[in-house]
Amino acid sequence: MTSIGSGGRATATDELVEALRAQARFYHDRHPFHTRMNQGRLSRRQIQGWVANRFYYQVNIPRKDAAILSNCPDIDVRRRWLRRIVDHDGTRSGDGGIEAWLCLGDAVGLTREELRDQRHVTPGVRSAVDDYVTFARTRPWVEAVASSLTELFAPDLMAERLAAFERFYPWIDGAGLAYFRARLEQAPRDAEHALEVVAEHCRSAEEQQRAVAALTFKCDVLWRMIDAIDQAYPE
Ligand code: AHQ
Repeated sequence: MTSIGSGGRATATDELVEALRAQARFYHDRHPFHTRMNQGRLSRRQIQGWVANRFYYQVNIPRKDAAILSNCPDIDVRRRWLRRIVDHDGTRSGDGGIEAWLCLGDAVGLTREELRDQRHVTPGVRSAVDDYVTFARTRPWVEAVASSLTELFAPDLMAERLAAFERFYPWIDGAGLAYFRARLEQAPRDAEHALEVVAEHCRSAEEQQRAVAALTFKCDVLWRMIDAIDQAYPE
């Protein structure tokens, strides 16, 4: 990857964005569990296991984003990054993405208590999610921003998943899918901001390589999670 100067800033940024987008080949949309989900081949128990385990990821996202805020010295970045926390926590009881995920739990037949008490969370999901939060707490804040860029690849998966749930899983009340509908708008907005921040702050070849490595790490986190769910809820 060329650093700034040889070929100019535009070229270096284009190459960085290209290298980041190339990580799509490692994204968890290609995992067999997601493929089976989107083909309507999952059982009720497998859907329930996935919802219960993903809840642990969802409740940790605001903590991950708060870790980035605590490490970030740039007020303009913090002002926009705050929105992510509000998207998940809401501003009052009954509001936000975590509440919407609890509604998804209701819709697939899980109690709010069994989601909140984490009884279904597998060790593999827990360790992958905890590694992601630790990454955000301990790595330079721009690398943690770069790790969120899996969201560049999320909208297509959300749209495919929504269509699959509506078509193949009629037993799931449509109200439970509100979370994914919200992500269709939030994910592109968040990814656009994160891409701007990474392009602005990763100028040297070494910084750009570390940003790509952060995104590769996050693809591994998501892959570890869905692997663990697939193993805990086999066909
Ligand atoms: O529901 C998801 C979510 O809130 C986030 C936040 C973001 C981040 O900061 O890392 N990533 C992310 C993702 C969510 N859903 C995943 C899915 O497949 O439903 C995708 C995941 C991502 O692409 O990182």
